[in-house]
Amino acid sequence: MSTIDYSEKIPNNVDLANDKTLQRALEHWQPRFLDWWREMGPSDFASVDVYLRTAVGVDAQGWAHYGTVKMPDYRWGIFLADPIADRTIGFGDSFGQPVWQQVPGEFRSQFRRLIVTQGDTEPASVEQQHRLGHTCPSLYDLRNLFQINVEEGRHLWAMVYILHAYFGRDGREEAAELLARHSGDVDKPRILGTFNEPIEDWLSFFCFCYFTDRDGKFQLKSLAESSFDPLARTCRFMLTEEAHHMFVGETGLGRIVRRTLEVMKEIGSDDPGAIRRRGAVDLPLLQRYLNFWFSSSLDLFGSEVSSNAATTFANGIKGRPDETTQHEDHVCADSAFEIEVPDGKGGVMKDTSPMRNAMNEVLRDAYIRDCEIGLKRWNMQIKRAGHSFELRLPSSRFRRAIGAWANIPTDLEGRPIGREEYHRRMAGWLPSASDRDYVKSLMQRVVEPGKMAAWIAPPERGVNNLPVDYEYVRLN
Ligand code: BYC
Ligand code: FE
Ligand code: FE
Repeated sequence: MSTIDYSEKIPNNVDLANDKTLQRALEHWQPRFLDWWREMGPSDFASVDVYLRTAVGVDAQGWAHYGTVKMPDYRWGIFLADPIADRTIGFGDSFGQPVWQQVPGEFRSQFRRLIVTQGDTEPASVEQQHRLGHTCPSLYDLRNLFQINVEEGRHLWAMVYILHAYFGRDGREEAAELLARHSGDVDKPRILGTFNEPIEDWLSFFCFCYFTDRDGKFQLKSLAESSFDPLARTCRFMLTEEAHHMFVGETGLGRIVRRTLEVMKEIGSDDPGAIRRRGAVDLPLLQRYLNFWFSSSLDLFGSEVSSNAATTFANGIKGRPDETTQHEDHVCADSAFEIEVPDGKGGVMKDTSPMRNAMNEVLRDAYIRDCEIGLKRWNMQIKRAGHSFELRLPSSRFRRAIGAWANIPTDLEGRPIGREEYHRRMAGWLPSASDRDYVKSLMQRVVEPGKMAAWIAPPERGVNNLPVDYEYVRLN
C-alpha cells in the first residue's frame, strides 16, 4: 500500500486505476487545477528548475525524495497514510466502535463543511504568496517558498480526493468551487479571514508560516483523529509535509532576529532608526508583525463556545490533537471548561461551558502553548546577546474578530479599553503604514547562490545536506 504509482496520470496509493468513475472525475478536475496553478500560483517561475521534495511513498523511506523539477511538472497526487489495522473510534459518543470507511449519511453535511473549509485554505495560501518569488532574500528561501507552494497544492488534492470519492455530485461541485474562490477577492473570497490577508513581503510570509501553518498543524491533527478513516489517513500524511512549513517560519524569524542582533552589535545601539539605516528589522517592528499574524490566526479556531464544535466532537467527526496520548476522558459528556468572557461592563469574567462546546478553545490553548516555543528560543538569542528586549505573544483577547472577544477593544495584555484609546494606540501595536513601507523597501531580490539579503542571516544548513550556497533554483 505504501508505494505510489508514478506511471499513472494522477500518482496515487489509493488504487485509482480500479475505480474508473472516480479516476475520470479526477482526471477532469486535474487540468482545471493546472490552469489555476498557472494563473494563481508562482506563475512567473513556471520554467525554472527547482530542487524539490516529492513523495514516492508514504513511509519513512519514501516521503522525502529530492530532485530537480519545473513546478508545473510536479507530480501532485493522492497519498494516504497506511491504514491502522482494527482502528476504533477514539472519542465522542461512538467511542470504541470500529471506524468508518464511508461517511454516515446523517453526518454528511458536517463532514463536507469541515473538509471544504480545510481544502479552501490550501490554494488560498498559494494565491496569497503568488508574487513573493520576485523579492526572495536568497535562492535557499526561494526554494523553500516553492516547496511550500507545491505542497499546499497537494493538500488541495488531498481534500479534493475526499470530496470526489465520498461526496458524489456535491463533492464534485465543492471541488470546482475550491478553484473559483480566490484570496482577497471582493466577490468570492476565501472562507476564513486570515486567508484573505495579503502576504506581500517575506516578514509576513515567515509569520504566516510560523502562526498560520501551525493552525494547520492543529486542525489537521484534530481531523487525523476522525472516525471517518480515509479523512484521518489523508490528514495524517499531510502532517508529515506540514512540519517543513513551520520549520521555514521558525527558522526564518530566528534568522531575522540573528541578523538584527548582529547589526545592533556592530552599531552598538538598539535604536530602531539606526538599525533601519543598516537595513535590518528592528525588534519592535518584528513584534508588531507577530501581533498581527498571531491575532489573525487565533480566529481560525472559531468561537470559544461553539455548538458546531460540540456536535463534531460528539459525532466522532473532529477530535482533539493526540486524542489517545494527551487526554484521559475521550467522551467528555459531563465535564466543563472554564473560559474568560467580557462581563459586559468593560471587564473580564469567568464562565464555564460544557467541555464539548469548548473544544475550539481547548485547541486554541494547545496552539498558543506551541506558539510560545519559538518565542522562547528567539528571546534566548536576544538575552545571550546582552539585550533586555523580549518578544511576546499578545493576549488571546487582543484584536479578535471571531468569538466572545470579537470587536471588544483590549490592549496587548487583553485588558478591555475604550475604543478611542484602542485606535490611538493601535499604531504601536500593529505594523503602521511606514513600517510596511520600510519592510517593502527591504524586499530586494537576492539570487546569487549562497548570498543573503542584508536583513536576514544565512540558515545553519542547506536542504537535504547540500551546502547553503547550492543553486536551489536555476533561474534560467
Ligand atoms: N474567519 O461555530 P464557530 C491550514 C465562521 S489552516 C471567517 O465558532 P466552528 C493552512 C465559521 O465557519 C487550518 N469565518 O465555528 C495553513 C462559522 O460559519 P458558518 C484550516 C470564521 O465551526 C496555512 C461561524 O464563523 N483548517 O490548513 O466551531 C497554509 C461560526 O463559527 C472564522 C480548518 O479550518 C474565521 N477565522 O469552527 C495553508 C479545519 N472562524 O458555518 C493551509 C476545518 C469561524 O456558521 N474547519 N468562522 O457560516 C473547522 O474545524 C471549523 O470550521 C473552524 C470553525 C475551526 C474553522
Ligand atoms: Fe497545507
Ligand atoms: Fe502548510
